[in-house]
Amino acid sequence: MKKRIFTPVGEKEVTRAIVSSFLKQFTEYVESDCIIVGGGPSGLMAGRELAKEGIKVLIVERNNYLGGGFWIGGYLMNKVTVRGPGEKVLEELDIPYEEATKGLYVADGPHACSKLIASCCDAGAKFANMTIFDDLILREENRVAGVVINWTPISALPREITCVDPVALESKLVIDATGHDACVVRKLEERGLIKTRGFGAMWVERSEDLVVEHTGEAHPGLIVTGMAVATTYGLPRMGPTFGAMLLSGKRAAEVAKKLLR
Ligand code: 48H
Repeated sequence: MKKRIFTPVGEKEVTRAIVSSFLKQFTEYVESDCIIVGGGPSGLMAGRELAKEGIKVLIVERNNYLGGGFWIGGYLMNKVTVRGPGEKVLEELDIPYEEATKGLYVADGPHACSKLIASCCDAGAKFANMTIFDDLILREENRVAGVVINWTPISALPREITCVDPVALESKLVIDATGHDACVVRKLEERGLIKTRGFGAMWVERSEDLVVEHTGEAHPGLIVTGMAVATTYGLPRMGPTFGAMLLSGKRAAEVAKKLLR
């Protein structure tokens, strides 16, 4: 008989492997230390910093890919910039970069983004892709205690033909890393528990410091990071530069670590 290249394993084994591996992880992550909603640069950075300390982290991402706006940077040109000291994070993640002008650094979006994703995976964070944040779990005194999620494709189906109830995941903390929409904070606003101000006009030199400084617990059990910070507190936007996203993610992780202690 002709020698085969691949092991003789068939379709049923492939299906079984996928289902049982998914089920094992899903069951394990029905309860975690921290759920991060949004797998863009701030969420991935926060996830990496927490997971590498052995904290149980799940990142919920509505797309099939991770990275958010970090892939393509500004104006669909596949280049991302950071202002100093953001280049220190690029070095930490082993991302090649060039100095464009004093204190401004440029890297390739795909290279930067894939290194950040890999580093977050290597640290031990887990992901629920194609999973959309739908609502929060609130406990005594409206403390955030987890998220309600659904499959992303469900939201694309007409309401008249489907009503698929979501499921819930419990966690000690939730981080809103959903970018401009600040979806998690907005759920609290719908219930009159917080007031968001919407991000302001672009002013990079003011914006980045403010975003990092305002990163923190916006409501008991809920930390806000990245562009969602600008939306929550009415801070100016920064345009296609990502240092504040990376440093805000780091700060969110610091705050989370303190609260978890
Ligand atoms: C599940 C969701 C949901 C939901 C959204 O937009 P992002 O890249 O966010 P940040 O804050 O990490 O980075 C912002 C940066 O990319 C950027 O756009 C900048 C710096 N702009 C400046 C400016 O002036 O405009 O990533 C957010 C992620 C995405 O992957 C979304 O798909 C995901 O969150 N997401 N996931 N459920 N309801 N909403």
